[in-house]
Amino acid sequence: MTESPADATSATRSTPGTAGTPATPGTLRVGMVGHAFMGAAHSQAWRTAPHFFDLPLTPVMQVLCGRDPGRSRTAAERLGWAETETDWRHVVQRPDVDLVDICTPGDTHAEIAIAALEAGKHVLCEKPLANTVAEAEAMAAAAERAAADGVMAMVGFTYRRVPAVALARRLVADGRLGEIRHVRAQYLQDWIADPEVPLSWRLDKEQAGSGALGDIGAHIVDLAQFITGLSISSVSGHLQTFVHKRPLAAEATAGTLGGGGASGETGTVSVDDAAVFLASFAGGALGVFEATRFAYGRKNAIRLEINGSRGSLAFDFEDMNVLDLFDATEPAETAGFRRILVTEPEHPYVAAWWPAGHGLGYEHGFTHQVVDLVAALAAGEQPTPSFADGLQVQRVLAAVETSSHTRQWQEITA
Ligand code: SOE
Repeated sequence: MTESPADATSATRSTPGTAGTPATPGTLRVGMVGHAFMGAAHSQAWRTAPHFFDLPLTPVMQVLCGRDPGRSRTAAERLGWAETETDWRHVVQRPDVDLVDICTPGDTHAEIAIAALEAGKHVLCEKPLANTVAEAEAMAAAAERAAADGVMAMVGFTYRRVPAVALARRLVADGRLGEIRHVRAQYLQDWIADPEVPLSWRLDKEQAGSGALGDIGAHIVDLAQFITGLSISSVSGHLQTFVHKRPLAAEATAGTLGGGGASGETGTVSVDDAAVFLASFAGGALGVFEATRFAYGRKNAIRLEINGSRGSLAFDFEDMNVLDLFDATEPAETAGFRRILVTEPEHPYVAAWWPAGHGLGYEHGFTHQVVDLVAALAAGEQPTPSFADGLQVQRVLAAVETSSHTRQWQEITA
């Protein structure tokens, strides 16, 4: 069903799939599916990017899709979308949509992304790419076919676009750390450390595919490979569920991160609460990874420390405008970790924002994602990370899960 927020008061509505007007040259008309936490973050990025960056295409926030018509209209008004749909199948067929932005739980990524690509729409899909390697392989294959016709797909690992992370990659690529020896990566949250926090979709294997492993472990797998430029070749891991039963969320808050109020009944947690794994990288570097939602006191602590033959770097998202660098070539008398405040105009993305020292936040990674995606589409280039990159991360996640069952090291095979 197609309705614009303005139509909410009227009975009239345009016929699904025929809404909208011919494209204005130089625009990128977006249809977004899902409007919870990620939908809000993506909407902010589509709204803000053209006001701070000179984009070669101007995003048009054409249509927001959600299952509930009333909630979708309210979200569209709040987030800045022109119209609403309640069936994603209409969004992927609309002639006034050029790109489909998928902000839904992982169990819907494959069907929406493949349908959109086959309908000739570019796709931005939230992470992790899919809930299984088989789904991710089908998505990557559909993206490869579509790319031959200039239709592009990207997976949303937004932390790559935090200026300090982009700087870290630049320093490693410039050889400032030399040969990479160690990667220490943690993603620590505590939003379900309280056993009374109700079930939500992120705790249901059917919808989420896995728990901490895929939801937040995917980020540190991507970040470790992005910064070092090295691929993980084998893993040995363990998944653990600490709390097996949780209260069922009251209907109204069932989709939110923490689940909100409880309904009085309980349900089964079917995913991992924490994932820990060792990794071996191509080239011989060693990795130690930890993803948990039970680290009381840590809210969104993405911590990376990388040690090389010429130095080290360290990053903590909870202090996201800082990158610590140790240059081992410095004389011992003055050597030490140097705190780089990554807010200079010379730093990635920063020139578009505020003067030195004012800093950026969580939402800026999403805005930078839109900036890079739009630039790639306008240039007819493959945006990164691609679905193939997302598939590789999915293979690492699946290998960790297999290793947890077999208690053996698991190779990552293409
Ligand atoms: C919940 O763990 C979550 O919202 C993740 O799903 C996001 O990817 C991450 O950016 C913040 O935490």
